[in-house]
Amino acid sequence: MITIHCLAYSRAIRLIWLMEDLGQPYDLVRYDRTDAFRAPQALRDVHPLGKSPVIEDGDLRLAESASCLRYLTRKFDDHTHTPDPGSAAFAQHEEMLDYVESSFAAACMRVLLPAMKGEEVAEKARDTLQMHLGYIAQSLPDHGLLFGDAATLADIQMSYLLANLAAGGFLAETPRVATYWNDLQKQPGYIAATNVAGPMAPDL
Ligand SMILES: N[C@@H](CCC(=O)N[C@@H](CS)C(=O)NCC(=O)O)C(=O)O
Repeated sequence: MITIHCLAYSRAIRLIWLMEDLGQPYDLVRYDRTDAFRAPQALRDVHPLGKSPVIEDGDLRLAESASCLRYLTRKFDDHTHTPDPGSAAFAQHEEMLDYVESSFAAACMRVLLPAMKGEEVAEKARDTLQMHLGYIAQSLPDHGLLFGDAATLADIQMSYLLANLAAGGFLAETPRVATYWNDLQKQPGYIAATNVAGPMAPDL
């Protein structure tokens, strides 16, 4: 049985979304945020980085949500959350899946962290975010999600950051990304995951 260590308002909801889509059972260990909105010490006892998500599968402990998503699709022999292997779309999907945490997340945090503290968001940070949102808009087809109508791993990965940007009002200038975020919220896995874990983003 897979165990998901899930901090409130955290990226762990991505893994819950996937497990709900796959219809696989899992154990959920929940952690509240500290007053400073950080992870509690208990998560550091689970993994040296003290971040969420972490999953356990027997003796294996795995952090990094993209690695966890890939691990779970392989473990359960799922082919419904990735384009056909060998296709150009498969390579593009891999790029998007990695892009979210490797590049996009840092740009999001530069606007979200000050917004959460009620501080002013630097103009440079807003510009960088717009550049990334423009890239995402350009990567989306005219309608639907990144690779069709059903959520792929890249869509699931994207959802958490878009939820937080939407909560902070940062999607207003990129209507295509705002529509994408609306469509993500209609996905059955999103609905199931938020029913289990609560909203992806706190009110800002
Ligand atoms: N790149 C990691 C990021 C993990 C991460 O930063 N998790 C946040 C929650 S979304 C966290 O645990 N923050 C609490 C803290 O740093 O104290 C991933 O994709 O899993």
